Amino acid sequence: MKYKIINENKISNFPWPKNIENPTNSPFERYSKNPIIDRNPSKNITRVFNSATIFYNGEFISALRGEETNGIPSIYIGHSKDGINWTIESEKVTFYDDDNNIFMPKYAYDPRLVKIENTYYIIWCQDFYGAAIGIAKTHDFKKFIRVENPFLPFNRNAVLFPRKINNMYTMLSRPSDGGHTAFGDIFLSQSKDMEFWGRHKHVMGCTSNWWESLKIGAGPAPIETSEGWLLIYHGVSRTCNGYVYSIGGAILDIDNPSIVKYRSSRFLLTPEESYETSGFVPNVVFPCSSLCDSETGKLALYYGASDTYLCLAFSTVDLIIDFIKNNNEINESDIELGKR
Ligand code: BMA
Repeated sequence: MKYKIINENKISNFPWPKNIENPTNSPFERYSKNPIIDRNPSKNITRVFNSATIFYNGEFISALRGEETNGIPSIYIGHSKDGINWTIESEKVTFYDDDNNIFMPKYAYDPRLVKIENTYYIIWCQDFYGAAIGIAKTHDFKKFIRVENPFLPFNRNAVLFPRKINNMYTMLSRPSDGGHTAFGDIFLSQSKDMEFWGRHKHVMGCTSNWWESLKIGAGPAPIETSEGWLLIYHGVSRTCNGYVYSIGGAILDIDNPSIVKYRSSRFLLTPEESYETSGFVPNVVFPCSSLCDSETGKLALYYGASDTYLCLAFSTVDLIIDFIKNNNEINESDIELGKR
């Protein structure tokens, strides 16, 4: 391995491909049996997409975006022995507040799942008089306690770094509007206690490269490497036929992650396969989590396809970082600390 991966675990029981045959124009190889979750995976759930997986106690656990047959998304827990075949719990996650009262969001979508020290956090988008960030913590994936409204509306695409940075919990998010947001940069916020967030900084914005010229938003939890934090994110282009969501990559400074060290001017993955170009919302690839095997550097990316399916693509940290560096194009606002 060319680059060192820090603080990731060995991911066993997973059907890693022997070699990653990265296709032309991408460091990723799609899983040949995509989608891994098809339409109508269980009673009352019509579609599962933009979802997050983690390795926990010898099995894989997912916080799934389950679109119910009433059209409203909620978070469901999925269990899997191999990270590919999933059993979805029949009831959506019940969230509680600090006083042990049930505290349910009206809707919940695009979950990310991050382990920090001994706690697992789900971070998602929910209604707080408009789209806003939800955070809940769990130790056993049975009881989930919500942090009471950590952010004001409107905000989406929040994800936590997997460890404190300079002794502070650190989050990326994307301020937005209440609709289909035709703008958006990635910002960073910090907190001593996970409840009160501040010291907001600008991380990165849209560029003149058309695939990410409308808005961007963080994807999986950043991965700590010898080059910096590897951030996989989504970038959106506005076409005459609607938005197109692609996947981008950047490397952020380890101690000051509001500074971008490298950023790929070219997408890492864009909608191409039929399950990505056709579905409930065509032309969407939307990454929410990755598994990274510290021993081999192999990486599995879980992404939603066309707001309809859950899919997988494989790569290695070396391939992704080299792709980003070889196509590096950073602008002035990338290299600023982002504090004004
Ligand atoms: C975004 C989010 C995502 C969705 C995407 C494409 O605004 O709502 O959940 O995948 O739009 O429809």
